[in-house]
Amino acid sequence: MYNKKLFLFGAQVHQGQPNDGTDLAPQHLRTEGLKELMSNKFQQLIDCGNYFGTSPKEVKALEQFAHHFSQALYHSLSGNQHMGLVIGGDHSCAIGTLWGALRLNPDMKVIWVDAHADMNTLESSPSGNLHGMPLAFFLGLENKIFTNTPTLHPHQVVHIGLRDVDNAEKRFLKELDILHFSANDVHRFGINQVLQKCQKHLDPNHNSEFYLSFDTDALDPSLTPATGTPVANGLNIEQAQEIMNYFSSTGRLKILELVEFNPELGQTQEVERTVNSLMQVLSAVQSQYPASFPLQNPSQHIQLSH
Ligand SMILES: [Mn+2]
Repeated sequence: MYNKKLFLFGAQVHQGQPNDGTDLAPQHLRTEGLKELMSNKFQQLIDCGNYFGTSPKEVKALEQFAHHFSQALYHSLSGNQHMGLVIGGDHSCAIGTLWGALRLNPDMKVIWVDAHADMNTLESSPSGNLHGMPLAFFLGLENKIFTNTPTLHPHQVVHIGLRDVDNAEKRFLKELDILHFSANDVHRFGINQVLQKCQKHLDPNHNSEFYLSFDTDALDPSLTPATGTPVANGLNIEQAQEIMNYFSSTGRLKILELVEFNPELGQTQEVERTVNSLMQVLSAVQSQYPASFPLQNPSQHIQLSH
């Protein structure tokens, strides 16, 4: 069995929403055994450290972060079959992650697992919080800030788990013809049927690469209370595990991102419960190369260290 290497990145972004604390998530999860959990699966885990913007101005800080972070992802992951794991941060870190993903592969397919659609514009957003907008900057909906972003075609993205979508976002989903499934769709039709539809849409020739962005609030708040914008009736652990397993077992999951865990929200027990749920979800990630990967000389790829 030939396992990939995993490159771990902390994306210490909190400027996309009003709560402090999302920037502490990467270190909190490291302390709670994230690296042990993942290094048991992968050939090797390389911790690339934490990334953040230093400007006191929110947009400027996110710009600094996105610029450096997309380059770091590109340099670590280009030209190889290995995988990146990004730990946010609030979801505005995806401005950097998506930028990096599209540098790696302009045809990268994006699976957005979230209670929210995260495609508001500066004008349409009821809150004005940037963590609810990352997709808008790449889909051509918003170009007043974060200019020069690469283009994401609407057919490159699917949403799973939606249940709190603003009116403008409903219109964008319809007008751009983006395939999307609510949490209710998942409960009603079953996660496997949803995943098969996503696969048919994103990966008809079985050769696509994937960037899976998983928002903690996709899960039910009873499982992950320590998050900034919880919404009732979310996904359960098994459904989330099935999503992880499904895309990673293709061998073509290039970047997995986990965002919006905030260890400063809620009581100790609620934070512990959230960590526990997220670790269970991550435990379903598969680390093998794709079946068709040409391993002419396996010793070049495999370190038999353990
Ligand atoms: Mn989100």
